[in-house]
Amino acid sequence: MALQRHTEGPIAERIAHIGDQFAINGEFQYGEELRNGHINTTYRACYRTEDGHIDRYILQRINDYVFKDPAVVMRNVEKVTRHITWKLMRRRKDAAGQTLQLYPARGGRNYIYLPECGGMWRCYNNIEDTHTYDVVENTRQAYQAGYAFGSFQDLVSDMNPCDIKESIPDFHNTPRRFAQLQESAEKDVMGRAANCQEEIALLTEWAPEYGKLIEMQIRGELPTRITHNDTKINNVMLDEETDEAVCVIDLDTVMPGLSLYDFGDMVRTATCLANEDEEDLSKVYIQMPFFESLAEGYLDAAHGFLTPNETDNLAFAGWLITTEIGMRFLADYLDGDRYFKTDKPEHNLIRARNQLKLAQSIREKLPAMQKYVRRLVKSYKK
Ligand code: GN1
Ligand code: MG
Repeated sequence: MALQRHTEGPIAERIAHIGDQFAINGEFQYGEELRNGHINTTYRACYRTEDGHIDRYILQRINDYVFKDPAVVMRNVEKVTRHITWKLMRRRKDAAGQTLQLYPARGGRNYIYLPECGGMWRCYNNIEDTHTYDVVENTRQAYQAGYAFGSFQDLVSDMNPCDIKESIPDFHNTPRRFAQLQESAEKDVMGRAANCQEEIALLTEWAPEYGKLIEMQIRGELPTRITHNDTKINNVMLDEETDEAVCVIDLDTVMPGLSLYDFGDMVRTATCLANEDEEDLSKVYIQMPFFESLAEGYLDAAHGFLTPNETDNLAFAGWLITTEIGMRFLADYLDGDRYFKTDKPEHNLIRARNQLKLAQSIREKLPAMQKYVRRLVKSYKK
């Protein structure tokens, strides 16, 4: 669907005003609102330069309800984008347009606080000639998504983990997320708990398994790495013509974490033909060919650095992270939809049910998934 272009009126004025704070050359032409993501507000702004070129930029407000300290987020993003640019430019001279870059803002930082526009804003380049998908349509795209995030983990693998701060503590701490859900159900501030007893019962039945990965990490059996932490399929930019992965975006949750969380979130969003808003649950289940291609793409990029404990848990992580996002949607439904943007009153409940259905289907397929990954891992050793 084509996006609405705002050339004049209050939205265009707002976008032009925000763009005016950054190192952008040219005359404002129009702005568009990009509605991807549940958290931040994002615009694309288009400018005509003196020599007649059209340049596009991404303007984004950091949600400070979700990110309590946006300056920490920005310091992480600065370090990660510069490190990746440094690495890619040494490989290819023209690499700068193929990865995220921050533009300087008035006042000497890469971001600016604009109280009249709701908070902290930053500006990125628009990665041209690419597109994103909300759901994968074929195994090729699933492979590319896996490859893109595997390559991302590889690109940041030589950064110093102490340089990157936790922007949201316990982001993928599943036992913690479950405790928060229980608290929300107990408080029941909206009087909604009665509507989701079945979901809470299922999540309670599965609870003994939530600590598996975090306990392995504490025992030193899984390495802490710098990871993306939000590896949704629509965070991968693919070449418009070839559908080859160009780069990954949405770096706000890059933090020290487990590689398995990244892979798990890919399983959640790149193996099902329906997205998390789908209400017809008969459409929500894992497609094994997509999982196989995803694992292949990821391992093609990452097999060199992953340990056996990591590859052994790739399938399990798919179930764990899908379940975890399900419980987060449910907790937000109980809390009154304060965290995720919603379009309707039951939106978070719909998403929670959808994710639990997907988690159930992944759970049934775990032995087959595990078997496939083992075979793949073996093939690299030959
Ligand atoms: C949020 O905004 P978006 O869509 O990139 C969330 C992720 C969830 C996702 C569910 C910071 O990401 O953790 O997996 O929604 N991001 C944050 O779709 O909480
Ligand atoms: Mg995100």
